This record gives sequence, structure tokens and C-alpha cells, in this order.
Amino acid sequence: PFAANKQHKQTRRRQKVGASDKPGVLEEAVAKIETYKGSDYNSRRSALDYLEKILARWAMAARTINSSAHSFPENPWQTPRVTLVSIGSFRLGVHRKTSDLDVLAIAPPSCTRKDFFTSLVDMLKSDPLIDQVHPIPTAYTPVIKFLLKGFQIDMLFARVDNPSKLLAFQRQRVSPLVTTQLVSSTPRVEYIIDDRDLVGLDEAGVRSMNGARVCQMLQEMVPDYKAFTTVLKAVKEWAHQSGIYSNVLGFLGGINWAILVAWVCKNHPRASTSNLLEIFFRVFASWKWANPVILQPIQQAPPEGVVELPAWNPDVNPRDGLHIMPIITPAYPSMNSSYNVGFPQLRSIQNEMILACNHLRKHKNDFAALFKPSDFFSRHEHFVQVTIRATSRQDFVEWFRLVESRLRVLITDLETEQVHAWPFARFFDRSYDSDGNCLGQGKTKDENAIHESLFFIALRFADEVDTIDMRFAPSAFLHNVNSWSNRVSGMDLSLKHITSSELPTFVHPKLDLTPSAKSNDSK
Ligand code: 3AT
Ligand code: MN
Ligand code: MN
Repeated sequence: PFAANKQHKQTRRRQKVGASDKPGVLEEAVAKIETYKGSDYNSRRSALDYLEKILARWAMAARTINSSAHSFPENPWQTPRVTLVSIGSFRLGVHRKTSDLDVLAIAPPSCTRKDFFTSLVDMLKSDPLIDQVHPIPTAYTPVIKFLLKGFQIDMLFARVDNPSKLLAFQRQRVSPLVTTQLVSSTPRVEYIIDDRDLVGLDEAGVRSMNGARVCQMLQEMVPDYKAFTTVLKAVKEWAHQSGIYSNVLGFLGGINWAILVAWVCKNHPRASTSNLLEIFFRVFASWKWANPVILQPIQQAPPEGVVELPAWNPDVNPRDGLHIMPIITPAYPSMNSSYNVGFPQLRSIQNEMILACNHLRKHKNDFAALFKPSDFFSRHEHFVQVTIRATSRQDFVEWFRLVESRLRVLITDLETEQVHAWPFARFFDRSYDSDGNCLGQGKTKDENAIHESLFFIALRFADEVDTIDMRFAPSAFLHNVNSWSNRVSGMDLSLKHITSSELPTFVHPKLDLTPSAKSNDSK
């Protein structure tokens, strides 16, 4: 680690000498982005501390229950502790104000995954500060989702097979390389998980641990961590504004963008941050998909003693060969983190990258323009407007989650040779009272208000198209979603075709009234 540290410093020095750009231009632009301003580090930290206490209570209770049925080789005098490790954007130090908090609970042998999804879920449901508990035990990576002190939490679970291993986690093993790199952006000391820690875990456990391992590997692999986070923050903001940030809608999410940025950093260790961002757009605007983006050679065989799992390999697994935009995770077993991406979404992502690339070519270092709201709604003429509605907040939360998870199907079905679908990854939320008066935009907390969310997919027709019957996709989608078994009255969904003149005014970006923008508008 110390050798690596030295090398790290040298890279930095070289970078200063060799940099052709004015240093710090991108840093300045990123510092102005509202969504990263005013670190809410402490409130997130205190939410995690609170959660850690609940987990401690749960672990005590679970041991009492389980010890009568099984015997676990645990020291009865020692309190079983659950270790909470943060992963995702909070761990990387690139979270936005609206980002969720992703955590991994590493539990002692006396706490099983079954307990996690039963007794712990009950505890969470009865906690006064916790809301909207949503366990998904059958997911590829099982997770409990809930709201704690206003933060959306995604909690994964791994159970270690012997108590001494857990103690090792609790001793805060920290690599010196990671601490030095993180000191300025992520103050929290984190646990380091290596291959040996996967021994004895089941499949879902390995995949859950990998949430943490992927973050860790990205942190260790990039030559200049600060530069990585600056570029990643810029990319995330640009992707949000461009309507292409969302895993569930078939675009790219946090982990995908992080891997792409790490790839650029790793392959261009001497570039300045401004250069790195330009290279990012240039490289991925013309990337020949479905060639995969791979950070390091894919390890096909498991580390010694670790359960064998399929690693991404289109030669062996034909389904892997169907992925159109493979972005491969580095930790064993490597997977494609973007298997959800569809053709319309890929086209949008590439189009936005080309626009960004051209913009920077014409206006060198004008990064602020990349962080402005997209003019998506002025670019297109025809739209499908999806309206998701429910008559209470609780119903809305569940209904929205269901509809959102199925919108990818609608997007795929709308796309044909004659019609291209251009989905925009953003929801416009409003709430109303029973007389139809608007109570406000954005998510409101009013329990009994009518909640509504709008989503738009632009349509582009081929030149030869005169009239076209497009009823199939919307009616199939309505049928599919409306037959959901948990649907109750008041949960409504409607789709309609509108032209740009019928768009609600609030979809257009608010006019920027700063003097320079005014003079641009009047042209
Ligand atoms: P946000 O700031 O929350 O948007 P993030 O980096 O935290 O970005 P997510 O919350 O989507 O991203 O994911 C958190 C972690 O969960 C990252 C990764 O370890 C794991 N994960 C999520 N989606 C995938 C995926 N498709 N493939 C592999 N790992 C994933
Ligand atoms: Mn996250
Ligand atoms: Mn998440």
C-alpha cells in the first residue's frame, strides 16, 4: 500500500506539470451545482447510527429465538453485533441531496436471512421514525427498502459463517491507500472486504457483499480519487438533467456511471479533470456497443473456498450475449451492471453524449451549460403522456413503484421500425385536494391528497409514415399493469398521445433570469 501511495503522489505531480488546461475549471463548475451543496453528511450519518441501534436490538432478539433451535458457536457473553457498511454513492462521496442511502448489514451466524426478512422487517415496521417498509426477499440481490428520517434506505444482507470473522470486520480494517485518498471527500472510515470474506457465504450473500466490494475496488483502482469524484459528480448531474439517469427505466444508474468514469480515469492517469470529462464524452459517444466496458480481466473461477457463481461470459451464457450495453462490475463474480438497458434508452444516452461532446468542442471548458435542464420537450413534436394517480399517499407509493418498474416494457413495445421511442427519465409530481385544486409540485407529505406523477415518452415517426395504428402497446401495457393483484380502487393509470402544444407548462425548464441568459433569450 505504501508503494501505491507514493505512485499516487507522483501521478498528481506529473498531472500539474503536464496539464494543458487552466486548473480547477471543472472543480469550480461542480462546486456550483446545487444538488451537491451543503453536505448533509451528518444527518445521513445519524440516520445510519439510528439504524445500527435497531440492528443491535434485532440481533439480540434473533439470538434468543434461534439459540433454542440451533446451537451457534458464539460466545454467549458477547453481544452479537451487526456491522453496517455503507455502499453506493454515499460511500463513494458523490451522493446528491435526493440520493438514497445504500447499506450492507453484515450479521453474525445467529441471525439468518429469514430473520432479516421477518423479525427485522416487523421491527422496522413498528419503528416510529421508519415508513414505507418494502422487503424484496426474492430479488436477484435481496433488499429491504424503507424510509428513515426522510432518507430512502436500501439495505442488503450478508451473514458470516463464524463469529471470529465478524469480529475482524468490527476491528475496522482499513487500507492506508483508501484512507489517504478519501480523507477530503468521505470522512467515514470503512471496512475492507476481501476474497477470503466471501468464503462460506451463500449466493445472495456474495452478491450483497459485492455491493461493498465494487465501491472499494473503484476507490483503490483510480489513480486520483479526488479527480474521479469531481468527474463523476459532473457526469451524474449532466445525466440527471439530460433525462438519462435511471436504472429501473432502462437507462444508467449510479453504479454504471461510476464504472464508466473509473474506466476513463484508469486509462488516462495523466489527464486533468476537465480533460477527463471531455474524454468521457468523446470515448462513450463513439463506443462500439455491445463491446463491454471492463475495468480488469474477468475472473472466471471463484477464489479458493468461495461458492462458484456464473461470471459474465457471453461465450458460455447466451443470455449475456443479448446485453446491448455491457458495463461489467470488477468484483468476483463479475456481472453486467446494466442488463436493463434497451435500444431506445441506449440511443438517447448516445445522443446526449454526442451533444455534450460537440458542446465542449465548440465551447471549451463551458461546463456549466452541461448542468442546465435539458430542452428535451422543445426537441420533439409527439409524446405519450403517462399519468400515474392514487387517492392516498400510501397507495400512491405502492402503485408508483409498480408502474415505474414496468415502464421499460411500454418503451420497448412502442419502438418499431417506423416509430422511435425517446423516453425521458424524469417524473413530474403534483398533488391535489378532492376539489381538484393543486396543492403543490413535487412530492408532498399530505396523506389524503390525490397524488399524481407524469412521465413522457417522445415519439419520432419515419418519413414514409402517414397514419399509423399505435393502440397495441398502450393497451397491452394498461392491461398488464391494471391486473396487478395488489391494486385497490383509486390506483389509476392513463396514457394519451399529445402534441407539444398540449404539454403542461411545468415540463419546460424555468426561465433563467440572470442578465446573460436574458440577452440570449431575446435573440
Ligand atoms: P445514487 O446516487 O443512489 O443514484 P448509487 O451509486 O448509490 O447512486 P444505487 O443506489 O443504484 O447507485 O446502487 C447502490 C449500490 O447497489 C451500488 C452497487 O453496489 C449496487 N447495485 C445497484 N444496482 C446494481 C446493478 N445493476 N448491478 C450491480 N450492483 C448494483
Ligand atoms: Mn444509492
Ligand atoms: Mn440504491
